[in-house]
Amino acid sequence: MKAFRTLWASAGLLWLPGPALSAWQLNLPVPRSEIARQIHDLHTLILWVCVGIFVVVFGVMFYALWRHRKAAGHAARHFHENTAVEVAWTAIPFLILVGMAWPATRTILAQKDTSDPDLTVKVTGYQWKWEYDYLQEGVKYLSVLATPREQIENRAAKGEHYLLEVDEPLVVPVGRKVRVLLTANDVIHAWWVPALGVKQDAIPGFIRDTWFRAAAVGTYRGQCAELCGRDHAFMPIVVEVKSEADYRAWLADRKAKLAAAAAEAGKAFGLDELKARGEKVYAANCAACHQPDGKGIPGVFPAVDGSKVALGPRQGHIEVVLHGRPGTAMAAFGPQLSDVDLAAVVTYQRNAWGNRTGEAVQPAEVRALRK
Ligand code: HEC
Ligand SMILES: [Cu+2]
Repeated sequence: MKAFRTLWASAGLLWLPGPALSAWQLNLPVPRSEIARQIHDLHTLILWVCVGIFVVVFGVMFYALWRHRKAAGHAARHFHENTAVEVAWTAIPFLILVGMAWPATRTILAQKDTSDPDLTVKVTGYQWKWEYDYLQEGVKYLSVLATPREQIENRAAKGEHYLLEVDEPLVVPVGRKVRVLLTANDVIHAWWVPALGVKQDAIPGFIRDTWFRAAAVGTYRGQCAELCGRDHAFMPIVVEVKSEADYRAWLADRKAKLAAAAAEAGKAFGLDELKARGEKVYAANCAACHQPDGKGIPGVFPAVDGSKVALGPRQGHIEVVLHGRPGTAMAAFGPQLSDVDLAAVVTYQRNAWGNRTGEAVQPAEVRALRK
């Protein structure tokens, strides 16, 4: 690192941003799954093949240039066609290519083999978050960026996992084959976790599958790897690999929370309670477009502060949020949020900023408008 820094400085490159230097890392991340290990090995193998070819080709070329130079009395020979040379320069590259394609194909086939999983998670990409649905367990939740806005807007120092942290990671047991079914709800996203050797596009209307088996307990980070709009860089992926026992405990806790949420959906809430909860739902799901101050972005995302919808009849307001506005960036939040969260966020929008309807929208009203 020190030697590198000196080299860098002598090359006059110190004007490059500091973090780029300190984060400098040559090579792929340390592999934490069998597939990632194979990818890593392939990368190394092919790199050395390239180095070998480079050395041999340039070695022969420079040697020939030097050895047969005019100054030493060499005259150019004129000839066409040389069967031996032509066979050699066809056969040798062919053998090298086959030698590289063989292990690469084996790894690609292994990557596609999603048979016999121990558990299956359906992953849906949204602008700009991920949804994890444990199909066999009935557990489903959203995973959104957890980096505070102050860090993004340079009002606070950047944290260690800047833009690579989420509120709810994907949790899986160590050593188990996890099949990931991928799709998207709006545009193409891609689910990419380098250390686990997974990278797969999530395409609306299609289900693609991939898999991984994490070799060690730990936290693995990745990102959406398909340009998916304004906040593409703000939908990271975090996979938390736990021991079997910890995973079971987590699952039980999750299910208990879901049961509590179902019980709560029948309750009537007070205005303040709904507003407080709605503020959080808004920050996590709506503020990226409609902005924390409710003013939106003129010409792109409408203001909710003072909007006719937010001040008009509550049914219309609930319906926009439940079903979205087809053909626009306003997605249907019905499939993503619970009745209580929807009631809370609608209540919040009707009572935040300059909006003062004083109305509390109850979960039962949301439920009634679901199709
Ligand atoms: C990806 C960007 C995006 C996100 C996230 C988003 N919206 Fe919207 N929203 C829009 C757009 C765009 C429109 C305007 C749609 C149109 O053209 O009719 C809209 C319209 C609305 C309207 C109607 C406003 C009016 O005056 O017409 C409401 C209410 C609303 N959104 C609420 C929400 C809530 C609540 C959330 C979070 C749960 C949310 N939105 C999240 C983009 C977004
Ligand atoms: Cu994306």
